[in-house]
Amino acid sequence: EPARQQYGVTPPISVATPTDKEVERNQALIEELKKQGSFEGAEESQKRVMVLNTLQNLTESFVKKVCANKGMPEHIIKNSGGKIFTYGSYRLGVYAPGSDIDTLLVTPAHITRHDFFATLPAMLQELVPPPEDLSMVPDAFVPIIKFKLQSISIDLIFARLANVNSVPKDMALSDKELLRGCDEVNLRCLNGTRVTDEILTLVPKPGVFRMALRGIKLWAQRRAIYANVMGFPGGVAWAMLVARICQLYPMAVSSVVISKFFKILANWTWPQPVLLKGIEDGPLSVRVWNPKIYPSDRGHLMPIITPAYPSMCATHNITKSTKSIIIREMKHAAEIMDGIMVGNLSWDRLFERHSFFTNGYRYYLSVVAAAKDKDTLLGWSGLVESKLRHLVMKLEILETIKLAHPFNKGFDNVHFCETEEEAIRIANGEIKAIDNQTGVKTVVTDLKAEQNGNAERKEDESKFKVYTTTYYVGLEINTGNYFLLSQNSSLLTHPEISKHIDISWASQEFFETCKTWPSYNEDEHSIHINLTRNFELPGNVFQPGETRPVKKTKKKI
Ligand code: 3AT
Ligand code: MN
Ligand code: MN
Repeated sequence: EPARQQYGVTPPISVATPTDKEVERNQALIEELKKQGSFEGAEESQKRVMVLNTLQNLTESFVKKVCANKGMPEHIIKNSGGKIFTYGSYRLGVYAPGSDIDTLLVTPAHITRHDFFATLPAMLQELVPPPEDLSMVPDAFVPIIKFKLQSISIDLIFARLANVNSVPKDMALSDKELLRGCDEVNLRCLNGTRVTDEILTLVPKPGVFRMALRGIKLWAQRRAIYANVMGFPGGVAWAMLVARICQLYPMAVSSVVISKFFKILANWTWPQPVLLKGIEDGPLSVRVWNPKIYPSDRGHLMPIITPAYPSMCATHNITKSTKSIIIREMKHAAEIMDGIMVGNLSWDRLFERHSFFTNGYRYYLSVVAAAKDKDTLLGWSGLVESKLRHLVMKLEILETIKLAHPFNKGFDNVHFCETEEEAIRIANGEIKAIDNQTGVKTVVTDLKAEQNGNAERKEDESKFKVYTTTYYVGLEINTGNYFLLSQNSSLLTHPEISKHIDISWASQEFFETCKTWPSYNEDEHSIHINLTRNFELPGNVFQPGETRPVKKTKKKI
């Protein structure tokens, strides 16, 4: 009975049951989420269950096969087991059509990560039908095998339980003693499932939590504030925030949870952490989030702490600027929610698209990563993306910059050039090759979709190609209306630029940070930053129906 039990670190704010009006608003929320395509059809969801079943069977055969190859005795081969767990949106029950399934394959101690990468891919290939677009990254921070099974994307990771000789099908990962002897990579791989499993046990009504989280995810995506790498909360952090509100209103319906969510969190006394339970000690000598001990933890601006041991901050990437953007969005949403709850506004108002490009800033920095081919660019632009918040933090230090607002995703282009010289000039930002205004044919593309086999592949049309990914940072200027970007001297010719806001230091530091990448090679990887005024933004950042800002002309009398 949710009303009697305390969920979380404080007593509930209210144990009131919902009013008829709140229930009605909740029905309207579900209708709107359906309309917005949040839910997958029953048939598709059934296919996910079958695919997971296939992976479970494959896991058991994989463990048996490796044991047999190692010449282990029959009883070990028989009893080793092996189990598939899930994490991410599928585990939380908030997946949309097209979501991947994040899966974790857990084995006993005598199976190694090397066995996983050496043996499993070939076994996957023997499935009928076989997987598509199989790729693996064994040396990633979280080593992974990615593929599609019956058109469902699978992210498959691996963990070996160092102190266990059998992983039966009914095993849970909640016991922290299971972590004994695990190295850091295994701990990281186990973490996703342990955190999502625990979140679900810490909310009073999982169904209410899920529907509210669907609403919050849709809102955060539409407002472009859903992106862990860019300094915004990611899926796990948003889930924990919703879970905390569910704990405070254990009897509420999802519409009420969403409305309280914005009110409470817009006024939260950061950096007081959001916790779903007390932080636990544990059996390992690993770091647990503790601002009293660790100065870096003290630096977290909006700490949201994972419940499973070893607790970590899921929002260490948040910066001064992104924090103020998140709070601004929450305040705005709180006002809309007031209108929705009294019945003056409909839910679609909450899910309105952001206006970052259409009505956002006068000045943007375009951070452009460039390379000669798309595979090279995929690695390079991923690295640049992961460092972008370092640029934002450097910009924040400048007195003249009030806010540096990173957009939550990059935009890909491929430029077809006649000469190598032209290609080099594009890569270095000497030609602003946007919207085909320069004689260079530029085509909008989507590298990740292409890599995943989701997009048609662009045919070679010319000898010299440049692939670029552009990230945008909107700038709010503190004093005066003028500023200077001195990184690229061609910009000095802008007539409006006279007073100095010198971002050369911030850009140089950022370039240096990016170039410390072990795979960095100056012949293959380029990066530059351009100043882009709002009316110069390229067409590919706008959605159909959106209008580009126009240049303000001085009125003639
Ligand atoms: P979708 O429904 O799949 O869009 P999701 O929340 O499942 O939403 P992901 O599949 O991208 O999102 O990620 C699932 C989890 O995997 C979230 C996080 O714990 C982990 N994860 C994803 N990307 C990274 C990353 N780059 N580094 C570390 N952990 C990651
Ligand atoms: Mn996922
Ligand atoms: Mn994933």
